[in-house]
Amino acid sequence: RFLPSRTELGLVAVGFSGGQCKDGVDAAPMALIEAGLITQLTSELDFNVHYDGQVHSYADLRPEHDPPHRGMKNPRAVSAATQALSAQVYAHAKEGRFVLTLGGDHSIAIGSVSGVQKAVRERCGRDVALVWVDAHADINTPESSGSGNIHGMPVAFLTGLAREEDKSMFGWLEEEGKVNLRKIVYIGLRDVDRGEKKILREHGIRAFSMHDIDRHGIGKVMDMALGWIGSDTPIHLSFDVDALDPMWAPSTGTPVRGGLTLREGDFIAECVHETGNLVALDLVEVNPSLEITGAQETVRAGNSIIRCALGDTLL
Ligand code: EXY
Ligand code: MN
Ligand code: MN
Ligand code: MN
Repeated sequence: RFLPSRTELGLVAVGFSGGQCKDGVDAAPMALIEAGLITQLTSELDFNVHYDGQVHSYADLRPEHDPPHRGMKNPRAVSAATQALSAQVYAHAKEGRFVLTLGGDHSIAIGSVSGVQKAVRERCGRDVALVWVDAHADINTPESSGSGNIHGMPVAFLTGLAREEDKSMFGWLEEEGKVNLRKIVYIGLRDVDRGEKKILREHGIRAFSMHDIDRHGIGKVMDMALGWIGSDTPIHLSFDVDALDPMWAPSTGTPVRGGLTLREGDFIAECVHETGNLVALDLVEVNPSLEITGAQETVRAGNSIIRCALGDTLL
């Protein structure tokens, strides 16, 4: 059985924004860290944090010429950045560390999830379950996407629904880094494109929308979501801050009203922590430059979710 270390934590700060079109999301890792994240991890939660002290933008990997391909914007830049991130995350996970990845836009999950999946397979031969907390499904293929923004596509690449042969455009993604469609659970959906709904339906992907949360309450939804995954399965939690209602997290690139309260977001993270099976966490899409007044609140919400996922409890 693969269990993440309760003391050793690998932190990767990713200042990358090429999966979408708004500047500023690359400043999130520094904002989260400046708001006290590492101190909280070390002094309050007793983690030994392995951090190279850098915010990676992977700018040196960005090709000069990166025209759209199959409608995708910045495909080579996103591919190169996520390939490098995948290797960094893999190196931490292989050491048995819990891996915390700070985005950046959500395209970076192509790197973080594949790196964790590969290490978990090597360590215990199991598939990770992917809990995707988001207003959006991020499962567009290049062809179904209306925007061409790759942050709306990571789940399609991670599951193999979208494929590319070209190594410089996600062809580097190997089978051992991919995620089983039956092991994905969405929570918080409320802005899903037509083409994405078709994909979710056709593949029977487990998804809990805001409607489900309104109907059953977040407690029941978490029971169902974690029941679907089953115990004894390593979990990667990919948390997009836009899952929260803009009232709590206004500084994000694609806010959608009618979202989770701050407490519901923290509760999701606490429940996933309680399984004892959480091996990795992404916190993405905080964009401190979008809202002057809301920026600090959004950063605080992000750090709160991270602490809850790592076992910060009141009692
Ligand atoms: N579904 C839309 C698209 O593909 O462009 C919006 C995606 C927003 C993605 C944000 C990160 O979660
Ligand atoms: Mn997302
Ligand atoms: Mn989103
Ligand atoms: Mn939409």
